[in-house]
Amino acid sequence: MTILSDQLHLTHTDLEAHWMPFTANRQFKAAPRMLVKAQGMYYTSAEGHRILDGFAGLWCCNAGHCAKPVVEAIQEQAATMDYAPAFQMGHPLSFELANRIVELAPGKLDHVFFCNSGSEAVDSALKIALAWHRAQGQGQRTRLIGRERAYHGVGFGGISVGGITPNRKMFASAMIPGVDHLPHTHNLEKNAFTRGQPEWGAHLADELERLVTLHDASTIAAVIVEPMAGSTGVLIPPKGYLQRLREITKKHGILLIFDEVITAFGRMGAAFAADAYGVEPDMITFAKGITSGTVPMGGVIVSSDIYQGFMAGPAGTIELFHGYTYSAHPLACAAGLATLQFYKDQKLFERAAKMAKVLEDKLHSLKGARHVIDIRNHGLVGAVELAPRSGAPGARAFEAYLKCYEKDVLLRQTGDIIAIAPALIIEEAQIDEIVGTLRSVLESLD
Ligand code: PXG
Repeated sequence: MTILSDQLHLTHTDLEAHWMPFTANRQFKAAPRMLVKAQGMYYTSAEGHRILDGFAGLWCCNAGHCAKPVVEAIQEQAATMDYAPAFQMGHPLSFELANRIVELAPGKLDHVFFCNSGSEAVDSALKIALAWHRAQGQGQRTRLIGRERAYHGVGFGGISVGGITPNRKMFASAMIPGVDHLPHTHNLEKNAFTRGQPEWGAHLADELERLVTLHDASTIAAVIVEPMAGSTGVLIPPKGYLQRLREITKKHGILLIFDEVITAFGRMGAAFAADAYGVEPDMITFAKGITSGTVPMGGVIVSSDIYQGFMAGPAGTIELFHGYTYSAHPLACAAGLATLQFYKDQKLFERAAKMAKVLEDKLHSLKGARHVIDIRNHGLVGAVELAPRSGAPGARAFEAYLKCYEKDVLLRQTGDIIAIAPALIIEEAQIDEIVGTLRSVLESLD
């Protein structure tokens, strides 16, 4: 039996054991959407449909699916050395990959700590921030500042600095203490249908001054933001906003962390959003695009000041009591090295910058289409916001998502927003197909 027919014969009972993440399990298991193959810009569904992937998996397969050099590197590494102990032992690929990442990273960001996901990257960065201040003799700096409508993964640190109500309320009293939040920057009255960065909103960064006045800078360790907030519906930073956050954090000795789990490795038409927006943070978290989604990997890039801050004391002491069994796993490192080489050989970051303009023009042609109340974009990311159905927030966009899938186009829904973030290899005709499908689906929706 082929894999394809195996999948088709899975019954409702066969689906029961797997508790799926961030999924309506009962709804899904009653009408499953199964993918069984992937190549380039396309998935193949269990029913044999060729599905255009408008979301790079989940913001991660930036090189397109199953890029040959990446697949081969993983296969070769799996047969050469499956695993090497991550603590007190090394293997060459992790050092090589760290060097390649540092070459790409902006300014003083020149050391890499590896982990396995975006959530782990965020928790690692927050812990590094606290430990660094402590090493500086400022152990009272423990407060962390996040932002409303932020997604920083699902660790306790990540949900605490995050700003997504459902992700927080289930675990309310278990949040880490001493966290505050900046306001989000999304404002349809001021910024609807903006192409690229909105003009209005830089002043919202000044809210950080208010929080500093309230808590005192001497209690604050770090501010963490997504330079472009992806998960809660593509919230593009207003012009000057990130610059202002940088100025205020620097003035008060507060570390600035950019969570670039989505934005790193070409998504914004540059290696990092830090480059695209011209702002250098003290740390960058990454995951997803580092291996183009092929093998789980995440990490934190830190400035030399931070790394050197830990390199005091006797050389035989462990400097940071933190790490994972699979930090810098050999398969992930092999995948990461091949992926970065693929991005370079195919000039994919430059390509993303070029195709960003095409996506912008085509996406904004949906202005005036039924239900559309905003269209926004930056880099190879776009969002179409729909008017919510009264009494059923998110229902219209979820239906749009399902109907697009029925028409063989995979996008992503969050709230009343449809998000688009294709692999960096996308062709103009495929952007046309995505936009055309979305247009016809919107016309058909109540
Ligand atoms: N930080 C950011 C900014 C993210 O976007 C994470 C951390 C967590 O990464 P892991 O690897 O632990 O999942 C993310 C993840 C969506 C979507 O549909 C977004 C993410 C994951 C799944 C779906 O927007 N972002």
